[in-house]
Amino acid sequence: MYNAYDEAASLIENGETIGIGGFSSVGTPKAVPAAIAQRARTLHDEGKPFQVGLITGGATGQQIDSEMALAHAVSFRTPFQSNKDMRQAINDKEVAYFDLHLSQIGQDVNYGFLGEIHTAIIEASEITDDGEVILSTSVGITPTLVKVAKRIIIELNQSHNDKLFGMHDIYIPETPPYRKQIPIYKVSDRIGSISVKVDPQKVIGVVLTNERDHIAGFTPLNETTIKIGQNVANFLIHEWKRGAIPQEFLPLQSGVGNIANAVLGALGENKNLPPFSMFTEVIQNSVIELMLKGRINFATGSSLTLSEDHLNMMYDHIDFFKNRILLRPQEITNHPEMIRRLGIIAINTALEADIFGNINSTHVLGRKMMNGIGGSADFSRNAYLSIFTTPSTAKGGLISSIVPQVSHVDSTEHDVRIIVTEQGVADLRGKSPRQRAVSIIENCAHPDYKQLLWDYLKLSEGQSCHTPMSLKNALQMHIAFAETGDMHNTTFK
Ligand code: 0RQ
Repeated sequence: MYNAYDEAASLIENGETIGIGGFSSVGTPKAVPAAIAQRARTLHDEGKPFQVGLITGGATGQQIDSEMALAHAVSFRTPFQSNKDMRQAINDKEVAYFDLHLSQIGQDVNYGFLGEIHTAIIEASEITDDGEVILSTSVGITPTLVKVAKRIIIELNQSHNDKLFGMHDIYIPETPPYRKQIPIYKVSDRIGSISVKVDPQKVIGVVLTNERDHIAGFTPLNETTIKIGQNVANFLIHEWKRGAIPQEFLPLQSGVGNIANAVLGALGENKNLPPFSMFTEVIQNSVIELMLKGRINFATGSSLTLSEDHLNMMYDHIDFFKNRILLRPQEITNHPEMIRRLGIIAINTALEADIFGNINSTHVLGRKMMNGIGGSADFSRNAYLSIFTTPSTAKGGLISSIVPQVSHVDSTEHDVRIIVTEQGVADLRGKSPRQRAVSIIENCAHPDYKQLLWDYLKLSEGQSCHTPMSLKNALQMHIAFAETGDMHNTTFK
């Protein structure tokens, strides 16, 4: 049956670039992208080409990345995804993927670095009497998309009622060279408007929807994530008590995924740490729980990436949360100016770390894309204190997450201050590469892999060099895994 979504999708032409509103899998349009995927399938069946470029704020929901990747409807994708079908299409070289810091995508789009945005498709939770849009559970780069796109399609999602009214703070900095300081001096400062202004001349369709975002529940805490969380908490408490973190504490940023959610949960539960605020990109489940317990007093982010039960929990106490949460564009939540000024303590997750402190957050064995760099390096580069966490092993122990050399670099040794695994904490501040290697192997590597890493360090040390690195052996552990499926089988040459 032909419906309003199909009608909206029929307005999209082959070769267009589409800007999708929303962020981190929530607050994204759902029905129209799914209809575009269906249109692609139909056209492909008729032997006609149909592919579009997809620019988003960050991760999108199942209805976009999955549907469109499975329909072979995407030629280009940026800047972040965390969807298994899109990941597959990228690694199969079907989709050209451009991985970019999330603080930068809005400005790049505004300046036309990525070409024209033909159509912006956004989700609203309300449209005001004077035609302004109240966004839903996220902001992302939506204000920029509606500014630059030639045409706009709005999905008005009625499933949020009026719950989100007043929770957004929409502010986009002036363009260089006229940019002034962003006037946020504490996490809770409100500087913008609650709505997004949209040029009515550009709106080619408004369709009604009534469907929540589908966020999978997080994997429950386990021994490893609890220990990582405790290690981070103990480290921060120690730093706070000795005065290296100010008495009133500093706002935290916490990354995405199971581990980040678990670490934040463990941190928040630790009563030796004072209640804290969050200046982060993604507000995950643990934030809601910790706010209700009085452990987090304010949070600002670009999305409420909450599972259904946690979103309901928030809506049940909406008056409480409205005074404690602000949703901002990612250009603000991830802005280097804000991160430096507020002195953010950034906690992100690595796939692997090397013994010098370089971090790989994105590429399995240097080749296969996982999700993208996201905001991790916006924060790690500019943070007061940048922490990376990772379990010391992956894939049931067959991979050591601590390696001689990362197979891909996302955050460099210059940006990473602290590495934490369930084994312990390596404090890299003020240390030379050799001292860092000793600290990381001693404190963070899994006991099964320690000797291998000591062997590597020893054989790399003979030469006259600042960084003890063996060109011949730097990737031997990865090669052993690629060839035998187990890093234990590494032999150095
Ligand atoms: O694989 O899914 O097949 O089991 O990687 O790992 O342990 O579930 O960890 O969900 O916390 O994600 C870095 C990807 C961690 C995430 C990353 C395999 C492992 C598993 C996922 P399976 P876990 P998490 C700002 C912050 C970049 C963006 C970012 C991420 C899968 O945190 O995308 O930080 N970060 N944004 O088995 C091979 C290794 C591995 C490995 C783990 N060394 N080699 N595979 N895995 N380590 C916010 C935003 O940007 C929105």
